[in-house]
Parts: sequence; structure tokens; C-alpha cells
Amino acid sequence: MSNNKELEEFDRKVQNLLWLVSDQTIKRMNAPLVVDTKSSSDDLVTNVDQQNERLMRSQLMNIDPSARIVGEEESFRHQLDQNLSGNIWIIDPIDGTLNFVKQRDHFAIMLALYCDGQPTLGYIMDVMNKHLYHAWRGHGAYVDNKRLAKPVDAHLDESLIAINGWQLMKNNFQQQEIARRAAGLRMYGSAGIEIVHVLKGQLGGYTSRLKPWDIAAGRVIAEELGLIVKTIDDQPINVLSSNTVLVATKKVCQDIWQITK
Ligand code: 2AM
Ligand code: CA
Ligand code: CA
Ligand code: CA
Repeated sequence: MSNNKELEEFDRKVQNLLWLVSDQTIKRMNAPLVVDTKSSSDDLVTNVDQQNERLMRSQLMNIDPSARIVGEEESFRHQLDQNLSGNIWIIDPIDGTLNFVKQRDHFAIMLALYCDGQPTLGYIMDVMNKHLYHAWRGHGAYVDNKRLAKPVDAHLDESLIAINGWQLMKNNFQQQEIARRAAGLRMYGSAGIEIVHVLKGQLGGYTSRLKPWDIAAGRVIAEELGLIVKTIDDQPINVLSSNTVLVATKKVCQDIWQITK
């Protein structure tokens, strides 16, 4: 288990690492991308996803040698065993790969540290806007060096919300009714960028079915700001599984759980 001195050192090194990976991403993005499909035509991976993950993994192995490291593109199958003991770093090397490929915009690089299952450090790099959102549990949430204010706790009917497009079409948890009751609906196509909008109070909530690396970083920062991170039907998040996650203000959560329960 890491102590505060060690976490402070991790935080400093990892912030530098994220700026480095962000700069490399922008440089590589302007050369032709190598794009492969994974499970379906909208499930893409590029050379930049892979290069970012490789660099982050090798640096993290120096920064925290005894930790386990899970990432979307390389190691997940080998490392997923539901054992949460010790330090686990969780990497999403490009979040919003489809946006990255089609728009060269609206994507993020995300990294989190969980200590014995406790969300501890979280980083969302908004690459094209050059802002790093980050938090250390119990030590405040920041954008770059500026402390983030706690978002206003507004109700669903007063708030814009974001829902993943596929989830909205499938409507497994009455997402269409949730959208109808909100002040408006938005879709940005990157979990990290959508969560950043919730952190800034521009959205009252965001919901999508997410893998561990899609929510790990956002959860640390959101919880540090008093936001709620649970499932869309009010269950705790399972750190190393897929969850239909809701990140929202307390009042938006209460309004949504009245619909989904
Ligand atoms: P990714 O780009 O890292 O894969 C797209 O709406 C958002 O949902 C992105 O943040 C994307 O992350 C994430 N996502 C999670 N599971 C997905 C899936 N099966 N297909 C596409 N995007 C997925
Ligand atoms: Ca992906
Ligand atoms: Ca992702
Ligand atoms: Ca990704």
C-alpha cells in the first residue's frame, strides 16, 4: 500500500508522463494512422493507441515496479482476475478512438491508480484543448494547477445530460425516458470528454455501458468533487468489470434512479 509521500511522487511523475504522451499523440496524429478493427467496424485501434499504451506501461513499470498494470489494448486478458489487492494502474491510451480517427479531436488519454480497490489517483488528458484534469483522493480535484469547483447539484429537468448513442437506442434502462425528462441531450463520443463536462458542471450527468479503463480515472475526479459514480440502477461499480455507469450530481442520480428502479 502506498503512503502519501509515495503517492505525491507518483502524481508528479505521472503528470509529466501524460504531457509527454499527449505531445507524442499530437505529433503522430498528423502522420498517416494505421487503423485496425477489433470486435466490430466501430471498435477501432490505431498505432497511436498501441504506442501510447506501450510507453505508459514501460514508464509505470519504472515509477511503481511492484504494481499491476492493466490497459485496454495489451494486457487486459492476462491481468483480469478480480483481485484488487495492491496497486493497480489502469490505462486508456486513447479514449474516443473513433473521434480520434474521424475528427482528430474530442478524445482523451486516461490513467488511474487504485490502491487495494480504492480509487486513489485519476487523470483525464483533454489532448486537443491541452488540459489535464486530475485528482488525488482526499486532496482535491484540479484542471492543470487550478482547483475545480464542486458542480451545482441541479435536478434532471434543469440539466443537460449525455447518453451513449447505442445505449439510448437499445433503451435497456429506459434511457429514452431519462433523455425526455432532461433539459437536453448531448453526445460527445468519448467517455473521458463527457465526464469532463460533468466535472465542469456543463452536464448534470453521463451514462454509458463502460469498461474498467473508461471510468477508472473519471471516478476518482468525480467523487473528489462530490459527484456520484454508481450504476444506472443504483448499484456499486465493479472496478474490473463492465458496468452501465452513471456519473452525475446527487439530484440527477435520484431522479434517474426513480425511473430505472
Ligand atoms: P474507446 O474509444 O476507448 O474504445 C464511445 O461512445 C465511448 O465509449 C468511448 O469512450 C469508447 O472508448 C467507449 N466504449 C466503451 N465500450 C465501447 C464499445 N464496445 N464500442 C465502442 N466504444 C466503447
Ligand atoms: Ca476501444
Ligand atoms: Ca475508452
Ligand atoms: Ca481506448
